[in-house]
Amino acid sequence: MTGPKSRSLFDEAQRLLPGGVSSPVRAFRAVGGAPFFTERAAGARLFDADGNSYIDYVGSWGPMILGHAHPAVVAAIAETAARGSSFGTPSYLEVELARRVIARFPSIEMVRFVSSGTEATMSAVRLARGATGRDLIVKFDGCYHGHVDALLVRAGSGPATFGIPGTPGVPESVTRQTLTLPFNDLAAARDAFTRHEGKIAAVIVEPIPGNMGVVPPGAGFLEGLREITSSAGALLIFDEVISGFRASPGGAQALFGIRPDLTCLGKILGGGLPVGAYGGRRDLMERISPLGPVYQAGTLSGNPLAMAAGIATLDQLAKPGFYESLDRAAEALAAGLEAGARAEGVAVRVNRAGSLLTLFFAADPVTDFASASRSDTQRFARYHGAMLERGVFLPPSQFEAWFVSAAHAESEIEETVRASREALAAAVRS
Ligand code: KE4
Repeated sequence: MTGPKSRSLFDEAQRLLPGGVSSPVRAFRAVGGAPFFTERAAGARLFDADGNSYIDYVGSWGPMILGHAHPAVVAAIAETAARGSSFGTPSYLEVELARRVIARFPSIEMVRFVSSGTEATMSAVRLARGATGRDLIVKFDGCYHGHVDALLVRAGSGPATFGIPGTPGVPESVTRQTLTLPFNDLAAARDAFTRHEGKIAAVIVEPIPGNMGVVPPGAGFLEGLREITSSAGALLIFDEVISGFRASPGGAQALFGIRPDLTCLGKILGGGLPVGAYGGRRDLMERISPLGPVYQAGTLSGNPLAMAAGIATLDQLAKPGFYESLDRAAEALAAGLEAGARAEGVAVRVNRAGSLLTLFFAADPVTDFASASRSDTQRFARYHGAMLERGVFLPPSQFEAWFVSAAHAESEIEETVRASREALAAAVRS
């Protein structure tokens, strides 16, 4: 139950902002109740307007891999801000961050900074269409790539049929250019390329989906997409807005040894400030304005504060042992959650990929959006509320990833595991 200050803030916010929030998922619609209003954050915790603190597994939906208010990031932002917040001209900071991105992602020979993951995927799709002269785009059920018209598409009546608008405001004429296929279904991808030979510009995929909950790619799936797109003259776009700098220093593509044609980045890249990026093969990126004819622009693209926060963040991630320690913490959390569910006799599936994980209220394996959708979302809603009461903040939807940060020490993991078993017993088992 949120405290009185959060409740009064939410009352006012609902009069001023649609749903009282700046992004829909924050409104707790999928789990019920009202969101708390955060006053400050530090390390693994959020502190709300009523003085409550929560161990945070949302991490601003991915960016806060170091934990909140990391001293190096705070200092970088403060020092840069003292020299100005936006120049409207190139600055050395863009070169510094670009250098770090390209060093980590061999598939990225050139990169363009934007201000959100949505801008990154929107621009990558435009570039793919411009470079290939083709219009069709393939995406996968359950993968989310930001609120791009062409990608706000629900699966049509069957695999390899054209998508239908996922929201009012997106014209049929746009979604008719997008095919939505089941994730991890390589046969459906082959079939789509056969049916629409020579017409598909690109496949865009989250190499490790986090937006249906975490669903790791099946063996050979990503490799298969690489082979199919290469032989069909289509581009492979990896949307690594979540997995970039998270799954490994070089994202999922480094983990799986796959070289996409274009990559979209965001979240961690900005260390909590608004940043996105897209990049890839030089021959493709040289088609981007002002060098080439494919137009894309942004007033605050390459913003110095955001660049400085990103540089400071990536430099911390480069420290020896960072990822090993992060993955150990996530492994301990996953094991503890599973053990607690077993002890309480509650059927759950915990999918984990490195420091990303999701606890599904499902008895069977979750390998795509259809199986994820069979999860018991009512049980998840009760569990979410019971965890919040015990000082643990989970993403307010069954279909989101939990993010472990370097600030989640053993004590936080143990506290979470304890709270989870209690929450299952108190609010779910019945
Ligand atoms: P933004 O435009 O929200 O910065 O990024 C869009 C985006 C693109 N690609 C992937 C794989 C993403 O996960 C996202 C955004 N993720 C959601 C959470 N699932 C952001 C949270 C929100 O929408 O408020």
